[in-house]
Amino acid sequence: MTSKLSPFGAGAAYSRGIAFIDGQYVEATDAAVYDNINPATGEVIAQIEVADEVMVDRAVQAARKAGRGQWRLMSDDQRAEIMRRVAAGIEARFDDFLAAEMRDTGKPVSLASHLDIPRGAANFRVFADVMKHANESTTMTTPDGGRAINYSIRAPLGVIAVVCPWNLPLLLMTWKVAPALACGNTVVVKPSEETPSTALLLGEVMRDAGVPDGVYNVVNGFGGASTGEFLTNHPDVDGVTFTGETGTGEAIMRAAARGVRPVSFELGGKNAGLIFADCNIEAAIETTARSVFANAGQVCLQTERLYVQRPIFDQFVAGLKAKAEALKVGDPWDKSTTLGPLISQEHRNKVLSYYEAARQQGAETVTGGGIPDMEEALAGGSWIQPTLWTGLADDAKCVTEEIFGPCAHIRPFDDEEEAVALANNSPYGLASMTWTNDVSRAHRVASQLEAGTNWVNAWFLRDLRAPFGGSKRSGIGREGGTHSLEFYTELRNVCIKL
Ligand code: NAD
Ligand code: 6OD
Repeated sequence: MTSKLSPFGAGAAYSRGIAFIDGQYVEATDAAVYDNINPATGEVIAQIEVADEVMVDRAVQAARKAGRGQWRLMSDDQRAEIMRRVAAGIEARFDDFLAAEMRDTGKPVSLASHLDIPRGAANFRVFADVMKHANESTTMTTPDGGRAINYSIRAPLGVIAVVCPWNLPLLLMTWKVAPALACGNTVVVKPSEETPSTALLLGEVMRDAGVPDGVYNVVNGFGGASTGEFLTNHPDVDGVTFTGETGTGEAIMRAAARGVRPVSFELGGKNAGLIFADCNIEAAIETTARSVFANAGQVCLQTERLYVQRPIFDQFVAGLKAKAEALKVGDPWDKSTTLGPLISQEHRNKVLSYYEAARQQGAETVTGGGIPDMEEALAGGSWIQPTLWTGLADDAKCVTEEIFGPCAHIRPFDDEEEAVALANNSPYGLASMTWTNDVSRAHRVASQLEAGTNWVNAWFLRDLRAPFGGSKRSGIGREGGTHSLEFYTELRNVCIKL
């Protein structure tokens, strides 16, 4: 049943995705399998084994055992050193990670080589020393005329389930795994069924870096009534960190309620961009094109609602249309390609249903709205046109619901108060983007926006020490730098009577 062999073979190519448990790739004799598809071509890349309840239990028990051992007991410095070796290991196998991520997602090399893979390594470097910044207080108390000393310690939470989405697979998985491990926890990762490869490949890097067996485990499979549910329901999981849709977050929260386990959630968004007439309009158009179309719009921070002050509305719409039409759709390995496919045919059908809803609800399609003609080799991929609309009502589907595609609706506004009210008119609150050259307005507006991250004259500009997370239905908790200690450790008090 157990194989010490890596499924990756030469380079990053592999034909069967199997679990990584207790430091080994583990094959089941009778597992159900599904096809992993390259969304750029529609070709089957590999067959992935679905971990059943027995396999999930095996992974959790391996994590539990490892959590009682060496990993928890070693010094913060020793753990940090191993984490830095993991970062170096990702960089040493950069091309393998790149190929694996690109095959799973179809994303262009121009994006994956600058964002996804470098951030995979950076996450381990940034969090390596996080425990050294945990400065807890010590206090003296004088009860009943005697004296006592109180101090606090941060203990690892235990076994953490890390449930991941498909849009930035390595980046978002390591964003959770790195702080979890730095704090002395052990993890069982459930990658998205669409994108299992980089999480599996990371198992080899962990092993080579000296991460003890059982500290990092990976199980593959689906969500509800499958691997994801088995994992989040498992009574020996001590906490769940999850990135994905708000509805899935609700299901996981119900599972975590059994045993009162803590959760950290990064969920969906319907982010607003506010473009004031006093901004640098060229820069605003340039960055907004990224905020709408990067990763084919499959970024939770993407701005699907754009509000533009009336004097510059027509100029802005024309400028963004030109940017959309200049995007290069095509072979992900071509360095000049700027727009990849959507993750799957199923997701394309969902996004196309929004394109249709926009037409039916009276939108004016500024550009796009359909499927592009592709060369024969890419014809089986889930390609879609970048799309912009104007003219929809504030309660239209495409203005209120998260679409997760390369599209946005643009609406004019007249003054600051109206702009803030429009931006806040959403049950979500993940991120916002404001463009203005008026410093007072920048602070005033940013302080009123109901979102976890508020960029001014920028988008997706990340400092990994900053608190990151969503307001309203976009999440629970904040991670990043020392904020991550709040979830990945438990603060305990020790009181000693002197
Ligand atoms: P998803 O919620 O469909 O799936 C995410 C993961 O949850 C997958 O691994 C899936 O198998 C698993 N899952 C599904 N149902 C489950 C259940 N009942 N129990 C346990 N696990 C279950 O999300 P997705 O489609 O992979 O990703 C896109 C969504 O993620 C979008 O809504 C996007 O906004 C959101 N997202 C948010 C952030 C953020 O930082 N806030 C980042 C990336 C993506
Ligand atoms: O940059 C990050 O740390 C982060 N969590 C980004 C989320 C992107 C969503 O798709």
